[in-house]
Amino acid sequence: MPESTILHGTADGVALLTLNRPEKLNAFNEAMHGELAQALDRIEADPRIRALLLTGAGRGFCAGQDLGDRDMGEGDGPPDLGDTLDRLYNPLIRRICRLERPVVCAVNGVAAGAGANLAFNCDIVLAARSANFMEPFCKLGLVPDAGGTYILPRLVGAARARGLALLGESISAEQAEAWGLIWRVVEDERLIDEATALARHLATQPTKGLGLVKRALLASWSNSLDAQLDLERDLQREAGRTDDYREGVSAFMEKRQPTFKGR
Ligand code: LHQ
Repeated sequence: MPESTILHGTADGVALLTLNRPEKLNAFNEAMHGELAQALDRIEADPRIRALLLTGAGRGFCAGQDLGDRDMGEGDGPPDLGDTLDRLYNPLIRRICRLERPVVCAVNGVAAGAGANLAFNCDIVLAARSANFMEPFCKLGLVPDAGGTYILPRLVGAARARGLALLGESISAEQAEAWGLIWRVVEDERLIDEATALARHLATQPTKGLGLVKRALLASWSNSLDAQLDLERDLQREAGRTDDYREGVSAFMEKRQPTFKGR
């Protein structure tokens, strides 16, 4: 049997997904997309999972699309890359952004192309000090995909987004942190422990509330102030009816640590 392209484990309310094609720097092929989608199905269906941690096996995080894959234009006639996005990348990015559980990304090495944009669409991104990021699409005559043209200008502003997308140069993890592309740089040997601790912490928090926070922040990219204020009202109404809100207030008043159930 071929080795799994996605390793999936669960502990302490955290699902750990590891991209597992290390000999190709975890570049995406059809099989990896399929196994990742199946893993996300299981995570979405399991309320005991209250955070997701995504990382890569070996020395890279993800080198984007596997350029050796048959759909990349090796066959007869030009490939339909739009179809690849429609079927594989766009659903993946939508699912990560809309998953109502926090998604931590531990970028253990190079993140290129769709691999970089997958990371940038996660909620909290830690990167090993030796990791680097690049948007090499322009060197292939392509457009940044996997949400790249959406998230880059929003994270770093127009000037830096243009530089990243039009030059395709590699930037260090430290530069990515300084520009606000990621949350924090971590020493290489500490990366997985720190990312796991962070994901475990998040898995003890008010999961329903964190999901509503994600929803509100995502909507804010395209909402007017009025629409966003209305949305905050609606989501706060929902948040105020959760068990975890009641527990958070009780714990505060009783000067004790809260125990959140994620509901
Ligand atoms: C790879 C890859 C790779 C195959 C490393 N594919 N083998 C595109 C089109 C259609 C629709 C969907 O969306 C997309 C999205 C995209 O993501 S387009 C962008 C695709 N990615 C790239 O252009 C990055 C290509 N990779 C590289 O430039 C380098 O590998 C980087 C800079 C990431 C790392 O360089 P090194 O550390 O020097 O490693 P390496 O190049 O020696 O790679 C190690 C192996 O991994 C090597 O295989 P080999 O058999 O020679 O040891 C590479 O061929 C393989 N590999 N990326 N994307």
